[in-house]
Amino acid sequence: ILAREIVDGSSMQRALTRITYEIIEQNKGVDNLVFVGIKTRGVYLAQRLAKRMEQLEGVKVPVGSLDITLYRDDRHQADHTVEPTVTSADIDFDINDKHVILVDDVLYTGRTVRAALDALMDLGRPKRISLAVLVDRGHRELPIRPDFVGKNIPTAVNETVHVAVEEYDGNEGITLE
Ligand code: 3GP
Ligand code: 5GP
Ligand code: MG
Repeated sequence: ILAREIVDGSSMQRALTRITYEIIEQNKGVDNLVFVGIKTRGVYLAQRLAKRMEQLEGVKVPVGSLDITLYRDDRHQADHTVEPTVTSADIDFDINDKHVILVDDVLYTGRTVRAALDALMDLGRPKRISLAVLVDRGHRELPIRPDFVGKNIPTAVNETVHVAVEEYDGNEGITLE
């Protein structure tokens, strides 16, 4: 199987920095913002955005996480009879009236995000929920679109996008396999 690097570590960093600026601009500052990352790598990306935001604005934006298990090994198959479900939430702050930025590494069918939205609604009543993803690989099966995108990477259904983050993978970059 061939894997080719499509985005290197520094381009990935720049994309995250750009998204941080876009969020601040769209939100007209950092008031009421909170991040919720989708495990695993979405959480590290959310922490990155929060860190960059603190450097830029001097404000610590809280970061929580959702653990969403997926339809096992049939990930790329059309069998979505088993929907992704939220197995745990680690959000130790109030999301009522907040602007929640949901963060994931790759957006594909949109079913994981839908499950995340359900979980957030159960936790409170956010003023607004936005979606930030590092990679949009297409193939949506639900009317879900990202508000902030690092890279649009058109893919075939049988391809896999690998996102590596330093904190978890020991290296950084996006490859297509
Ligand atoms: P992540 O938890 O950091 O997102 O699902 C476990 C890992 O498998 C994911 O890591 C993701 O990187 C990788 N992966 C690659 N392709 C897929 C896919 O189509 N679906 C899911 N759920 N994960 C995928
Ligand atoms: P969904 O199909 O629900 O949009 O995506 C399911 C989950 O799998 C999400 O957390 C998403 O980040 C991840 N995912 C889907 N396709 C890929 C992929 O090609 N690469 C990686 N790294 N993650 C993927
Ligand atoms: Mg993911």
